[in-house]
Amino acid sequence: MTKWIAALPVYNEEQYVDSVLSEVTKYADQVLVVNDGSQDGTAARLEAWPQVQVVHHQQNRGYGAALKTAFQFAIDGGYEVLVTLDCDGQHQPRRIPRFVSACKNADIVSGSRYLKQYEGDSQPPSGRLFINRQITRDLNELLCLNLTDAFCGFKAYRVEALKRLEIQDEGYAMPLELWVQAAMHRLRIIEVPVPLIYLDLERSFGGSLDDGEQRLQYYNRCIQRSVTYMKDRGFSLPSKQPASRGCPQ
Ligand SMILES: Nc1nc2c(ncn2[C@@H]2O[C@H](COP(=O)(O)OP(=O)(O)O)[C@@H](O)[C@H]2O)c(=O)[nH]1
Ligand SMILES: [Mg+2]
Repeated sequence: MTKWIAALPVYNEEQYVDSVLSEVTKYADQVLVVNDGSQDGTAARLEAWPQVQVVHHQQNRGYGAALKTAFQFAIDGGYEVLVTLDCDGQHQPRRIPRFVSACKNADIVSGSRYLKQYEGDSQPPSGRLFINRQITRDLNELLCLNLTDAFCGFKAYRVEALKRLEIQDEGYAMPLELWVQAAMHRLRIIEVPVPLIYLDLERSFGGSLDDGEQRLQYYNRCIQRSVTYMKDRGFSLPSKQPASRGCPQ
């Protein structure tokens, strides 16, 4: 029996936390919420969920920081598999078992909103779609990956593989650093399709990241810094096969 836990990074989600947890607790016996310094009523609502383990960040530290806390919690807790999903209604908890079982054959199982079209899929904000496509293409080129969605927060990880990662970025670029380190550690990566759900098109990244150009530059800086960080530690980029046969299949 695999020992696994589902973890949710949460920042100001008083609107969604109860409905999401009532679903998650149907599919996961072990649940962790990382409350990333919420300033709304999220913390008070979490008190109504005694069966859910909660770690509070005193200050808001960022999406990446919340996931790093979840990674360490899974490692310290001796879990074999960690599932992560967002707490804003964009991820369907009933798909959690699918991620856990897919983790039998992979180190990282990543949801993709662009692998399969589902009835009722939302239309993603054009700026986000453009940047997702651009960065996903660049990562596949750089790392010899076959990703279709580089940014989906719905993932499962084999905790043994997580122990090899040294994530630095505490913000929204964290998933990109993860792909660089995963590829340079030659981790086994698979994608599973998930619906594309946007409930709140007004949601912002906050500050300068709401500007697409600035967000793209932040993402590219993070990717370059991560490659340099790994090369300095003796890791190499997956090499393309000679005679432009592209990446090893
Ligand atoms: N916006 C934001 N979300 C955070 C932060 N820390 C944790 N989260 C949580 O991370 C998840 C993803 O955030 P979200 O803004 O929806 O990202 P997006 O769906 O990629 O735009 C949600 O469950 C948030 O509550 C943070 O500092 N800012
Ligand atoms: Mg979201």
